[in-house]
Amino acid sequence: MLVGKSEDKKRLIVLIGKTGCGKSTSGNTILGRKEFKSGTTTTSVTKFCQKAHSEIDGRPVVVVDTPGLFDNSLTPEEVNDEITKCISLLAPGPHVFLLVVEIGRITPEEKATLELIKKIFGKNSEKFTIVLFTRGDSLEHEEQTIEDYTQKECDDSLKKLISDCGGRYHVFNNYKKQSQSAQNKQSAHSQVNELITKIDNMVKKNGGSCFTNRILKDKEEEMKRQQEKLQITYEERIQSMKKRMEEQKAEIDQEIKLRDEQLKKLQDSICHCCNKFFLFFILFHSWHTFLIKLCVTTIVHQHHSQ
Ligand SMILES: Nc1nc2c(ncn2[C@@H]2O[C@H](COP(=O)(O)OP(=O)(O)O)[C@@H](O)[C@H]2O)c(=O)[nH]1
Ligand SMILES: [Mg+2]
Repeated sequence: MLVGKSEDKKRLIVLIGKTGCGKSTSGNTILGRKEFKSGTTTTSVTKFCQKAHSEIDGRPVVVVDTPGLFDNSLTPEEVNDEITKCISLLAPGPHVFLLVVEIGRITPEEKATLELIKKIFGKNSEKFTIVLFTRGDSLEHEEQTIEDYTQKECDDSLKKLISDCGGRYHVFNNYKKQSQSAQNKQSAHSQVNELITKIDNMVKKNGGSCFTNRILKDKEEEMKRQQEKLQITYEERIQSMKKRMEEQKAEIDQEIKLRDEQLKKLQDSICHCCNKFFLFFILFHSWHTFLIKLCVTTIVHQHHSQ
């Protein structure tokens, strides 16, 4: 059993294989729920990489389902886009590539898949690969074990594929979980637990780390660079906004100062006018009083002289 932090116990699993081999259904078996679309119709065919999280007996697992990257279900551009997306979903690196193969239906393309995985993900990727057979129910029907199948039944190219993957393989009966019987539910759970144990043993053999190669590292670094670039752009924008706001504030302050000065001038001129008017009024009043007095004196004088 693995001990340590939850991050150490976490398993990042990628499903790779041709369209219709059972990747999405196997992903759902691992997750313990129907997350990825599966089926035989064209509408159910996965066109994009998808990521989903779950827990197996309290352990976090992340599953990445991929479309048929190595068959003709996608255009070369779509394959390119999806591989780029897949790599970004896998950061910092998967613990295992599950090379999904249907029991009894190995095709020449599938034989070349491991080579393609190596070409895309790098030389060491086969050290992180487990062959996952689907349609284990057909073996049960034939009362055959997976060991019988891999040692006696399958052809040399499949034997070579398994040996290139360090002899690691596992079988899923993805239809087990659909049955309601308690015994089937238990054995559906145990086939997932057995796979996790095989993954753990492989991880241990690989020095306890996940798969990281130049491509994944380059992608990670590129994403980091983009993030830094974005941060710099945002900081620059914030700084220029701050500067613009400060300039606007200075303009407003200047405007207020100007208005204050104008107001003061207006008040001064009003006061000045008032003073003038008051002086004029006093002069006028004094002059007016003087004239009246003069008139009265003149009239009184005339009256006395008569
Ligand atoms: N009998 C049987 N059918 C399976 C098993 N796993 C998947 N299938 C079927 O295979 C078909 C294709 O599966 P799917 O997961 O969509 O394949 P993908 O294209 O690789 O994602 C579906 O009809 C599944 O129900 C299995 O273990 N047993
Ligand atoms: Mg699919």
